[in-house]
Amino acid sequence: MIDFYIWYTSNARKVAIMLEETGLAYQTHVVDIGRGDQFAKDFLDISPNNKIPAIVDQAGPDGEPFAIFESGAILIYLAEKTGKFLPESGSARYDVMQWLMFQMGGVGPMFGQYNHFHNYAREKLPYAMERYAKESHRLYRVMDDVLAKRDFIAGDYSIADMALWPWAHNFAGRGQDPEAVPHVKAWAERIGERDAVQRVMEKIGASPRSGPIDDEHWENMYGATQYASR
Ligand SMILES: N[C@@H](CCC(=O)N[C@@H](CS)C(=O)NCC(=O)O)C(=O)O
Repeated sequence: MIDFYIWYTSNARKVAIMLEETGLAYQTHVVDIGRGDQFAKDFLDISPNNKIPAIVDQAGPDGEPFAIFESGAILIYLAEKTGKFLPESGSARYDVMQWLMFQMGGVGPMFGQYNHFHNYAREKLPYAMERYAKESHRLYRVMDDVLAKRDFIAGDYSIADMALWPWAHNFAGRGQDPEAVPHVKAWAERIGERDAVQRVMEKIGASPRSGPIDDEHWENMYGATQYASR
């Protein structure tokens, strides 16, 4: 059994897709990051960077419970545990790895900053808003060039697609026109049709709290609570 710690965000959906695709048994624990659950000691013992997603595999590598955080690391761990969605060796393995790192080091942080400065920042900062919009569009174009030649980002459907899809399929949320990146659009539709992906979107595709974040949520994420020493 895998204990899976989530909030209703793209980073959690990456791991949820892998869990659904592989059929591993898991139970979900909701960590309400707007209410400060991520700072509870029990959660920090699992995820010291106070972020979801995280998992505890009750049947870890030595038969012992094993905790791991960072969605990219979790995806690699689950791929190696199941032997699925990551080639075992050779150039195909590094192809998946490079696109997974592209998501973790590029798409995740840049789209995340786009989201922050467009939706959450309490000051409108035109330079930051424009920089992350342009950088997001540039990253979409990089994907579009590759997906013009391949159905999936690293050849076969892999953990790299699972990492990219939850962030990239929501064109409007990133201020992007899908018609400007038609190969990404077709890829997003192709993946969105998968049963596992549809199950994830039914379960954690929408947040129970929508609309502008309230003061408590803002304080936990971007205010004094986030930066308190623990
Ligand atoms: N690089 C991390 C990013 C995780 C992340 O940013 N998680 C957010 C939600 S999507 C979070 O838990 N934030 C809570 C906080 O910063 O206090 C990963 O990919 O797992």
